[in-house]
Amino acid sequence: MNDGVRCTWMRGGTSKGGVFLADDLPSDPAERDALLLRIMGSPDPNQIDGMGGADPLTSKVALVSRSTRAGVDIDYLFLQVFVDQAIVSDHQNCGNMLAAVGPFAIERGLVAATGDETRVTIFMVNTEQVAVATVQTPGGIVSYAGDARIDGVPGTAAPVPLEFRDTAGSSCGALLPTGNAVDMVDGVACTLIDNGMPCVVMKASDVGVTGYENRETLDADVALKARIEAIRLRAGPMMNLGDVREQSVPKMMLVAPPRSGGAVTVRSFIPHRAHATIGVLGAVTVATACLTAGSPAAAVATVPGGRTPTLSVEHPTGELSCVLTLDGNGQATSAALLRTARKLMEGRAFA
Ligand code: NQM
Repeated sequence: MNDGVRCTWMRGGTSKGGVFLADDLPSDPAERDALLLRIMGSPDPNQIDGMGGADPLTSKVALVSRSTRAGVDIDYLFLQVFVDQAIVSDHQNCGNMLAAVGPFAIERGLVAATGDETRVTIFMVNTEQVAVATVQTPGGIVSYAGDARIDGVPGTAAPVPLEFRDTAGSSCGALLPTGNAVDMVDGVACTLIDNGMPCVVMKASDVGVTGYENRETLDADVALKARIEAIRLRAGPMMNLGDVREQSVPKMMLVAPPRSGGAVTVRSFIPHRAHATIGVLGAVTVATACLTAGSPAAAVATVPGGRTPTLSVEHPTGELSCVLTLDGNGQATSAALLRTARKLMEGRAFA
């Protein structure tokens, strides 16, 4: 790999990372992960010798390939490159980087543009589920420019609406892996839930914070982080995830009543750093928890009625609106939300 490996650096939603053709990386996972650690500059809290941005949100990799599955355009494998540990994890999905892979696949010739908009059907390898991204392709060319605005990203860009179907139990095997709306974990009432992202949802007030703190305040709260990590390590096996010490799931979600007209306020830990906004599938999962009768989230949430409610999930720097579609029993069967993406750099990364 002395001559580097071809990649595109992209922002997807409120995340950033390297997008590669899967075929351009070693097929052996150990060799591939060693290469990605070098490219990102991990393990090092500053990632000074690599491309990573010293933050889990900017130390991400998407591997893209043409799909052989019927009705699917591309396969997307997400890899979280840990910042300060030599770990590359495929145990979680990322709905933010997902927004980048559709445009990438069209630009790299894996998917043909179909007019002014191109729907790209994506198999998310991590959770074996399908999402559809709609990419702006005026005149058959990907456009990143537009008027869509998402909180956590300055300015505007072309919209990339995402649709998810049947995400329940993506990694845990069931929406509520313990079968309960509430479990007491380390003395705290939690909902252990997975609608696309394994999450532990609890009231912020039950762990001694308001839920309205900013990211910096939460990240500086060593006692809070230790408390949350103790809950996480206990919750992992209860969620069928096993020992989660070296995994980036479950995500820890502290909820409080909304303050800006939304459905709920969330501060999320992913899992050791507070999130600047909230993950896409993390937001879908929290929104689903708000609909779960008797749960801590339902107790603080203001949930709109109807069969396709929009739940605005308030986070440290704004909100993320999830449009859920419910079945006759009030269970969420699909989710849709808006992201944007931008191509930042194309070239070769050296290990
Ligand atoms: O939940 C961060 C992010 C994510 C994941 C994380 C994500 C999702 O904001 O789908 O997008 O939870 O580690 O990129």
